[in-house]
Amino acid sequence: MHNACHGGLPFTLLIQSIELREIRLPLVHFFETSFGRTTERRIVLARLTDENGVEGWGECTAGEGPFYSDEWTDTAWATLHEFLAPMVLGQQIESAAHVFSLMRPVRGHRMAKATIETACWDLEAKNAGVPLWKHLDGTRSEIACGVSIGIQDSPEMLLEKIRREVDAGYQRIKIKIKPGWDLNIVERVRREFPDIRLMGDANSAYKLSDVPLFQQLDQFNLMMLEQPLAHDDIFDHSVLQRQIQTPVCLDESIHSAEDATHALSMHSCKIINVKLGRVGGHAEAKRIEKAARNHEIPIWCGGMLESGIGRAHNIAMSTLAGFTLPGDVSASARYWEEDIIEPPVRVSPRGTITAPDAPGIGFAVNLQRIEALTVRKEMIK
Ligand code: OSB
Ligand code: MG
Repeated sequence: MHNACHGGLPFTLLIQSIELREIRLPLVHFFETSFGRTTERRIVLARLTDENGVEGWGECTAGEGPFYSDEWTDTAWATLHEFLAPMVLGQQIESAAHVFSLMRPVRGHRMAKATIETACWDLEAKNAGVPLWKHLDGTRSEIACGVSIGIQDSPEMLLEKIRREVDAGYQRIKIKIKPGWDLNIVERVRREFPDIRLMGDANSAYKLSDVPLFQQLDQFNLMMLEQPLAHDDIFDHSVLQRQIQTPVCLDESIHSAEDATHALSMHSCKIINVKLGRVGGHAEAKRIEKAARNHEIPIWCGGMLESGIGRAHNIAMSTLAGFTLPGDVSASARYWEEDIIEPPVRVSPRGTITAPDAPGIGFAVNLQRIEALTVRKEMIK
Protein backbone atom coordinates (compact mmCIF):
# COMPACT_ATOMS: atom_id res chain seq x y z
CA MET A 1 0.00 0.00 0.00
CA HIS A 2 3.04 2.23 -0.14
CA ASN A 3 2.36 5.36 -2.21
CA ALA A 4 -1.32 4.46 -2.49
CA CYS A 5 -3.37 6.91 -4.51
CA HIS A 6 -6.73 8.39 -3.75
CA GLY A 7 -8.50 10.91 -5.95
CA GLY A 8 -5.29 11.49 -7.87
CA LEU A 9 -3.38 12.54 -4.74
CA PRO A 10 -0.42 10.45 -3.67
CA PHE A 11 -0.50 9.34 -0.04
CA THR A 12 2.84 8.51 1.44
CA LEU A 13 2.11 8.24 5.16
CA LEU A 14 0.08 5.59 6.92
CA ILE A 15 0.82 5.31 10.62
CA GLN A 16 0.04 1.84 11.90
CA SER A 17 1.12 2.13 15.51
CA ILE A 18 2.20 4.74 18.02
CA GLU A 19 4.19 3.68 21.04
CA LEU A 20 4.25 6.25 23.82
CA ARG A 21 6.86 6.09 26.54
CA GLU A 22 7.73 8.22 29.49
CA ILE A 23 11.38 8.22 30.43
CA ARG A 24 13.03 9.78 33.48
CA LEU A 25 16.36 11.37 32.80
CA PRO A 26 18.36 13.18 35.50
CA LEU A 27 20.21 16.33 34.42
CA VAL A 28 23.95 16.44 35.16
CA HIS A 29 23.36 19.92 36.63
CA PHE A 30 20.09 21.49 37.77
CA PHE A 31 18.61 24.08 35.42
CA GLU A 32 17.01 27.12 37.03
CA THR A 33 14.87 29.82 35.42
CA SER A 34 12.68 32.60 36.80
CA PHE A 35 9.88 30.01 37.11
CA GLY A 36 11.78 27.27 38.92
CA ARG A 37 14.46 24.59 39.07
CA THR A 38 14.57 21.30 37.16
CA THR A 39 16.77 18.42 38.30
CA GLU A 40 15.23 15.48 36.48
CA ARG A 41 13.31 15.43 33.20
CA ARG A 42 10.11 13.45 32.64
CA ILE A 43 10.13 13.09 28.86
CA VAL A 44 7.42 11.60 26.64
CA LEU A 45 8.75 9.88 23.52
CA ALA A 46 6.71 8.64 20.57
CA ARG A 47 7.76 5.85 18.23
CA LEU A 48 5.59 5.74 15.11
CA THR A 49 5.59 2.78 12.73
CA ASP A 50 4.22 2.77 9.20
CA GLU A 51 2.73 -0.14 7.22
CA ASN A 52 6.21 -1.21 6.11
CA GLY A 53 7.66 -1.21 9.61
CA VAL A 54 9.65 2.00 9.11
CA GLU A 55 9.94 4.01 12.36
CA GLY A 56 9.84 7.68 13.21
CA TRP A 57 10.76 9.18 16.57
CA GLY A 58 9.45 12.30 18.25
CA GLU A 59 10.07 13.88 21.65
CA CYS A 60 7.62 15.94 23.65
CA THR A 61 9.18 19.14 24.98
CA ALA A 62 6.59 19.74 27.72
CA GLY A 63 8.14 20.37 31.11
CA GLU A 64 7.45 18.70 34.45
CA GLY A 65 4.88 21.31 35.46
CA PRO A 66 2.70 23.99 33.77
CA PHE A 67 5.20 26.80 34.33
CA TYR A 68 6.92 27.57 31.04
CA SER A 69 3.68 26.78 29.22
CA ASP A 70 0.31 25.37 30.21
CA GLU A 71 1.32 21.95 28.85
CA TRP A 72 3.26 19.52 31.02
CA THR A 73 4.26 15.87 30.90
CA ASP A 74 0.93 14.42 32.05
CA THR A 75 -1.33 16.66 29.91
CA ALA A 76 0.81 15.81 26.89
CA TRP A 77 0.58 12.08 27.65
CA ALA A 78 -3.19 12.18 28.12
CA THR A 79 -3.80 14.36 25.05
CA LEU A 80 -1.58 12.19 22.88
CA HIS A 81 -3.15 9.00 24.14
CA GLU A 82 -6.82 10.03 24.16
CA PHE A 83 -7.06 12.37 21.19
CA LEU A 84 -4.04 12.91 18.97
CA ALA A 85 -2.87 9.35 18.34
CA PRO A 86 -6.39 8.18 17.32
CA MET A 87 -6.66 11.14 14.91
CA VAL A 88 -3.53 10.13 13.03
CA LEU A 89 -3.58 6.31 13.22
CA GLY A 90 -4.72 4.40 10.14
CA GLN A 91 -5.27 7.57 8.12
CA GLN A 92 -4.03 7.97 4.58
CA ILE A 93 -1.98 11.13 5.05
CA GLU A 94 -0.62 13.00 2.08
CA SER A 95 2.64 13.93 3.78
CA ALA A 96 4.20 14.92 7.09
CA ALA A 97 3.44 18.53 6.15
CA HIS A 98 -0.28 17.69 6.52
CA VAL A 99 -0.15 16.09 9.97
CA PHE A 100 -0.52 19.30 11.96
CA SER A 101 -3.75 20.25 10.16
CA LEU A 102 -5.08 16.72 10.68
CA MET A 103 -4.87 17.42 14.43
CA ARG A 104 -6.59 20.82 14.12
CA PRO A 105 -9.80 19.73 15.98
CA VAL A 106 -7.68 19.73 19.16
CA ARG A 107 -7.06 23.30 20.27
CA GLY A 108 -3.68 24.21 21.69
CA HIS A 109 -1.57 21.33 23.03
CA ARG A 110 1.09 22.14 20.46
CA MET A 111 3.86 20.34 22.33
CA ALA A 112 1.79 17.16 22.34
CA LYS A 113 1.04 17.64 18.64
CA ALA A 114 4.69 18.26 17.80
CA THR A 115 5.61 14.90 19.35
CA ILE A 116 3.66 13.08 16.64
CA GLU A 117 4.26 15.64 13.90
CA THR A 118 8.04 15.61 14.20
CA ALA A 119 8.05 11.80 14.32
CA CYS A 120 6.14 11.78 11.01
CA TRP A 121 8.81 13.95 9.40
CA ASP A 122 11.53 11.59 10.67
CA LEU A 123 9.61 8.62 9.28
CA GLU A 124 8.96 10.31 5.94
CA ALA A 125 12.63 11.29 5.57
CA LYS A 126 13.66 7.71 6.37
CA ASN A 127 11.27 6.42 3.72
CA ALA A 128 12.79 8.85 1.22
CA GLY A 129 16.29 7.81 2.30
CA VAL A 130 17.36 11.39 3.02
CA PRO A 131 18.52 13.18 6.16
CA LEU A 132 15.69 15.07 7.84
CA TRP A 133 17.49 18.41 7.49
CA LYS A 134 17.52 18.04 3.71
CA HIS A 135 13.93 16.83 3.70
CA LEU A 136 12.97 20.04 5.54
CA ASP A 137 14.80 22.07 2.85
CA GLY A 138 17.68 22.97 5.14
CA THR A 139 20.42 24.93 3.40
CA ARG A 140 23.45 24.54 5.66
CA SER A 141 25.12 21.39 6.94
CA GLU A 142 26.70 23.06 9.97
CA ILE A 143 24.78 25.04 12.58
CA ALA A 144 25.99 27.70 15.05
CA CYS A 145 25.62 26.87 18.74
CA GLY A 146 25.08 28.90 21.87
CA VAL A 147 24.37 27.83 25.43
CA SER A 148 21.69 28.73 27.93
CA ILE A 149 23.03 28.99 31.47
CA GLY A 150 20.52 28.85 34.30
CA ILE A 151 20.43 30.89 37.48
CA GLN A 152 23.25 29.70 39.77
CA ASP A 153 23.73 29.59 43.52
CA SER A 154 26.27 32.43 43.29
CA PRO A 155 27.61 34.94 40.74
CA GLU A 156 31.01 33.23 40.99
CA MET A 157 29.47 29.92 39.92
CA LEU A 158 27.89 31.67 36.94
CA LEU A 159 31.18 33.28 35.88
CA GLU A 160 32.91 29.91 36.16
CA LYS A 161 30.25 28.27 33.97
CA ILE A 162 30.46 31.01 31.36
CA ARG A 163 34.25 30.63 31.28
CA ARG A 164 33.89 26.91 30.61
CA GLU A 165 31.42 27.41 27.73
CA VAL A 166 33.37 30.27 26.14
CA ASP A 167 36.50 28.12 26.27
CA ALA A 168 34.59 25.25 24.69
CA GLY A 169 33.92 27.52 21.71
CA TYR A 170 30.20 28.30 22.07
CA GLN A 171 29.34 31.31 19.93
CA ARG A 172 26.83 32.97 22.24
CA ILE A 173 26.08 32.89 25.96
CA LYS A 174 22.56 33.26 27.28
CA ILE A 175 22.02 33.81 30.96
CA LYS A 176 18.72 33.55 32.76
CA ILE A 177 17.64 36.66 34.60
CA LYS A 178 14.94 37.44 37.17
CA PRO A 179 14.31 40.28 39.63
CA GLY A 180 17.31 40.33 41.96
CA TRP A 181 19.49 38.42 39.46
CA ASP A 182 19.64 40.93 36.62
CA LEU A 183 21.48 44.27 36.42
CA ASN A 184 24.06 43.34 39.03
CA ILE A 185 24.74 40.01 37.36
CA VAL A 186 24.87 41.32 33.79
CA GLU A 187 27.28 44.03 34.94
CA ARG A 188 29.63 41.47 36.53
CA VAL A 189 29.48 39.18 33.52
CA ARG A 190 30.24 42.09 31.17
CA ARG A 191 33.18 43.24 33.30
CA GLU A 192 34.64 39.73 33.12
CA PHE A 193 33.70 39.09 29.46
CA PRO A 194 33.55 42.46 27.64
CA ASP A 195 33.44 41.04 24.12
CA ILE A 196 31.32 37.90 24.13
CA ARG A 197 27.94 37.67 22.46
CA LEU A 198 25.72 37.81 25.54
CA MET A 199 21.96 37.83 26.04
CA GLY A 200 19.44 37.54 28.86
CA ASP A 201 16.26 35.46 29.11
CA ALA A 202 13.67 36.58 31.69
CA ASN A 203 10.99 33.97 31.02
CA SER A 204 8.26 36.58 31.64
CA ALA A 205 9.50 37.70 35.05
CA TYR A 206 8.89 41.45 34.51
CA LYS A 207 6.21 44.08 33.95
CA LEU A 208 5.98 47.19 31.80
CA SER A 209 6.71 49.22 34.94
CA ASP A 210 10.24 47.74 34.78
CA VAL A 211 11.13 49.79 31.66
CA PRO A 212 13.71 51.88 33.63
CA LEU A 213 15.55 48.67 34.54
CA PHE A 214 15.70 47.60 30.89
CA GLN A 215 16.89 51.08 29.91
CA GLN A 216 19.77 50.61 32.34
CA LEU A 217 20.48 47.18 30.83
CA ASP A 218 20.93 48.89 27.45
CA GLN A 219 24.47 49.96 28.41
CA PHE A 220 25.69 46.34 28.48
CA ASN A 221 25.32 45.71 24.77
CA LEU A 222 23.23 42.59 25.06
CA MET A 223 22.57 40.81 21.80
CA MET A 224 18.93 40.57 22.85
CA LEU A 225 16.55 40.36 25.78
CA GLU A 226 14.31 37.28 25.62
CA GLN A 227 10.66 37.32 26.76
CA PRO A 228 10.88 40.01 29.43
CA LEU A 229 7.10 40.49 29.82
CA ALA A 230 4.00 38.30 30.10
CA HIS A 231 4.04 34.86 28.47
CA ASP A 232 0.91 35.65 26.45
CA ASP A 233 1.67 39.26 25.59
CA ILE A 234 2.49 40.87 22.26
CA PHE A 235 1.30 44.44 22.82
CA ASP A 236 3.25 45.40 25.96
CA HIS A 237 6.43 44.11 24.37
CA SER A 238 5.92 46.63 21.54
CA VAL A 239 5.63 49.41 24.11
CA LEU A 240 8.84 48.20 25.76
CA GLN A 241 10.74 47.75 22.47
CA ARG A 242 10.02 51.40 21.55
CA GLN A 243 11.79 52.54 24.72
CA ILE A 244 14.95 50.43 24.69
CA GLN A 245 17.90 49.86 22.33
CA THR A 246 18.38 46.17 23.11
CA PRO A 247 16.47 43.98 20.66
CA VAL A 248 13.57 42.14 22.26
CA CYS A 249 13.32 38.45 21.33
CA LEU A 250 10.01 36.65 21.84
CA ASP A 251 9.86 33.04 22.98
CA GLU A 252 6.73 32.14 25.03
CA SER A 253 4.43 34.55 23.13
CA ILE A 254 4.91 32.98 19.68
CA HIS A 255 2.89 29.84 18.90
CA SER A 256 2.30 30.21 15.17
CA ALA A 257 3.24 32.05 12.01
CA GLU A 258 0.24 34.30 12.69
CA ASP A 259 1.61 35.21 16.12
CA ALA A 260 5.00 35.92 14.53
CA THR A 261 3.43 38.13 11.86
CA HIS A 262 1.42 40.04 14.45
CA ALA A 263 4.47 40.57 16.66
CA LEU A 264 6.61 41.71 13.74
CA SER A 265 3.91 44.02 12.37
CA MET A 266 3.60 45.62 15.80
CA HIS A 267 7.40 45.81 16.26
CA SER A 268 7.06 43.86 19.50
CA CYS A 269 10.42 42.18 18.85
CA LYS A 270 13.37 42.21 16.46
CA ILE A 271 14.26 38.54 16.82
CA ILE A 272 12.25 35.34 17.36
CA ASN A 273 13.21 32.17 19.21
CA VAL A 274 11.55 29.20 17.46
CA LYS A 275 10.88 26.02 19.43
CA LEU A 276 9.45 22.99 17.69
CA GLY A 277 7.25 21.99 20.62
CA ARG A 278 5.87 25.45 21.33
CA VAL A 279 4.79 25.96 17.69
CA GLY A 280 3.46 22.45 17.02
CA GLY A 281 6.18 20.91 14.87
CA HIS A 282 8.28 21.30 11.75
CA ALA A 283 5.51 22.49 9.40
CA GLU A 284 4.61 25.46 11.62
CA ALA A 285 8.29 26.18 12.31
CA LYS A 286 8.82 26.36 8.54
CA ARG A 287 5.94 28.85 8.21
CA ILE A 288 7.47 31.01 10.95
CA GLU A 289 10.87 30.82 9.29
CA LYS A 290 9.29 32.03 6.05
CA ALA A 291 7.44 34.89 7.79
CA ALA A 292 10.67 35.97 9.49
CA ARG A 293 12.56 35.96 6.18
CA ASN A 294 9.80 38.07 4.63
CA HIS A 295 10.19 40.58 7.46
CA GLU A 296 13.99 40.27 7.25
CA ILE A 297 14.37 39.47 10.93
CA PRO A 298 16.73 36.81 12.29
CA ILE A 299 15.49 33.74 14.15
CA TRP A 300 17.16 30.99 16.13
CA CYS A 301 16.33 27.59 17.55
CA GLY A 302 15.44 27.51 21.24
CA GLY A 303 15.92 24.54 23.54
CA MET A 304 13.78 22.76 26.12
CA LEU A 305 16.40 20.56 27.80
CA GLU A 306 15.75 17.91 25.17
CA SER A 307 17.14 14.43 25.10
CA GLY A 308 18.87 13.32 21.92
CA ILE A 309 15.72 12.79 19.87
CA GLY A 310 14.38 16.31 20.39
CA ARG A 311 17.91 17.65 20.00
CA ALA A 312 18.30 15.89 16.64
CA HIS A 313 15.04 17.49 15.44
CA ASN A 314 16.34 20.88 16.63
CA ILE A 315 19.55 20.41 14.66
CA ALA A 316 17.59 19.59 11.50
CA MET A 317 15.33 22.65 11.91
CA SER A 318 18.34 24.92 12.54
CA THR A 319 19.68 24.20 9.04
CA LEU A 320 16.87 26.26 7.45
CA ALA A 321 18.08 29.50 5.85
CA GLY A 322 16.34 31.88 8.26
CA PHE A 323 18.07 30.45 11.35
CA THR A 324 20.95 32.89 11.17
CA LEU A 325 21.73 33.28 14.89
CA PRO A 326 23.33 30.70 17.21
CA GLY A 327 20.63 28.62 18.92
CA ASP A 328 20.25 26.96 22.33
CA VAL A 329 21.29 23.67 20.75
CA SER A 330 24.36 22.35 22.51
CA ALA A 331 26.22 19.14 23.32
CA SER A 332 24.43 16.16 24.92
CA ALA A 333 27.11 16.03 27.61
CA ARG A 334 25.98 19.40 29.03
CA TYR A 335 22.70 17.73 30.03
CA TRP A 336 23.11 13.98 30.30
CA GLU A 337 25.51 11.42 31.72
CA GLU A 338 24.52 9.28 28.75
CA ASP A 339 22.15 10.37 25.97
CA ILE A 340 19.50 8.13 24.35
CA ILE A 341 20.99 8.52 20.86
CA GLU A 342 24.29 7.42 19.37
CA PRO A 343 26.58 9.11 18.87
CA PRO A 344 25.71 11.86 21.36
CA VAL A 345 25.45 15.40 19.98
CA ARG A 346 28.95 16.87 19.87
CA VAL A 347 29.99 20.47 19.34
CA SER A 348 33.15 21.46 17.45
CA PRO A 349 35.79 23.77 18.98
CA ARG A 350 34.37 26.58 16.81
CA GLY A 351 30.95 26.11 18.41
CA THR A 352 29.14 24.28 15.64
CA ILE A 353 27.24 21.04 15.13
CA THR A 354 27.43 19.18 11.84
CA ALA A 355 24.04 17.95 10.63
CA PRO A 356 24.19 14.16 10.15
CA ASP A 357 24.16 12.42 6.74
CA ALA A 358 22.10 9.37 7.73
CA PRO A 359 18.37 9.24 6.80
CA GLY A 360 15.80 10.82 9.13
CA ILE A 361 17.01 12.39 12.36
CA GLY A 362 20.37 10.84 11.48
CA PHE A 363 21.25 9.51 14.92
CA ALA A 364 20.74 5.93 16.10
CA VAL A 365 18.15 5.61 18.87
CA ASN A 366 19.54 3.58 21.78
CA LEU A 367 16.51 1.40 22.55
CA GLN A 368 18.27 -0.49 25.32
CA ARG A 369 19.03 2.76 27.11
CA ILE A 370 15.46 4.01 26.55
CA GLU A 371 14.04 0.74 27.87
CA ALA A 372 16.07 1.10 31.04
CA LEU A 373 14.79 4.66 31.57
CA THR A 374 11.13 3.91 30.74
CA VAL A 375 8.61 4.31 33.57
CA ARG A 376 5.46 3.80 31.46
CA LYS A 377 4.76 2.54 27.99
CA GLU A 378 1.59 2.26 25.94
CA MET A 379 1.13 0.88 22.44
CA ILE A 380 -1.70 2.46 20.45
CA LYS A 381 -2.80 0.78 17.21
O1 OSB B 1 13.08 29.89 27.95
O2 OSB B 1 14.46 29.12 26.56
C1 OSB B 1 13.79 28.97 27.58
C2 OSB B 1 14.65 25.61 29.21
C3 OSB B 1 13.42 25.22 29.66
C4 OSB B 1 12.34 26.06 29.48
C5 OSB B 1 12.51 27.28 28.83
C6 OSB B 1 13.74 27.67 28.34
C7 OSB B 1 14.83 26.83 28.56
C8 OSB B 1 16.19 27.16 28.18
C9 OSB B 1 17.12 26.00 28.03
O3 OSB B 1 16.62 28.28 28.07
C10 OSB B 1 17.63 25.80 26.67
C11 OSB B 1 18.37 24.49 26.57
O4 OSB B 1 19.56 24.47 26.87
O5 OSB B 1 17.75 23.47 26.20
MG1 MG C 1 13.27 31.47 26.59
